[in-house]
Amino acid sequence: MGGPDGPGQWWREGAAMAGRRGALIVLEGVDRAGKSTQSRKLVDALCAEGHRAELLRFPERSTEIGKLLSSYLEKKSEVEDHSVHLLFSANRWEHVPLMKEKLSQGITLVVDRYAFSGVAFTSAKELQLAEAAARGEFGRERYESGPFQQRALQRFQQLLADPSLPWKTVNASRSIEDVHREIRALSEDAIRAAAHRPLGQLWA
Ligand code: 2DT
Ligand code: MG
Repeated sequence: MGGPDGPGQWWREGAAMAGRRGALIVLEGVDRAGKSTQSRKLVDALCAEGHRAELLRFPERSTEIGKLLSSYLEKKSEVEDHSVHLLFSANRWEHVPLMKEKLSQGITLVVDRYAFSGVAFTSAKELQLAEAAARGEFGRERYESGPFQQRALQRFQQLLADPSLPWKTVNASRSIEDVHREIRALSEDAIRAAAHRPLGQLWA
């Protein structure tokens, strides 16, 4: 018995259906909140506990689109605001097939920034025009100023207020280990909850 690929094919399909999918765990927040440190620690801890977990970050600067974004962020090039917003979005979409594949294989993805950074940073930008001229922050990446980050934080808080989004707020002004413990516990809950729930969409 078996299809064109032989009995192995049936077994793999059976195993995939019986298997648990991975969770999509996104860490969002302003610059220097500790997202990158916490994402790495979370992946290490989940793997040590026997989960399959991998780290992703956006913008993912290694692709062609990512290189355009990196150059823009480093202020080596100028890109029109709407266009750059769409490049950030395209940079996520180009990874979606791979992300879906990994999630369906049971791999949990820990993501350092995702679409919420896209909303928060672009909308924070709309407010900055007058002040931008007065600032002289050379040698730093675009958006890395206190007032800009403050506006991005306000936008994140507005997004958090939407009860249909499953966000958990973590107070990042504690020790790395304390923050890590809380994020790990929340992530374990998320992994359990996701296991038998079909993959949904962010803003469906
Ligand atoms: P990192 O310092 O984390 O590499 O981020 N950004 C990010 C946007 O403006 N839109 C987006 O969609 C994303 C994902 C936030 C570099 C900067 O890129 C901003 C900070
Ligand atoms: Mg940065």
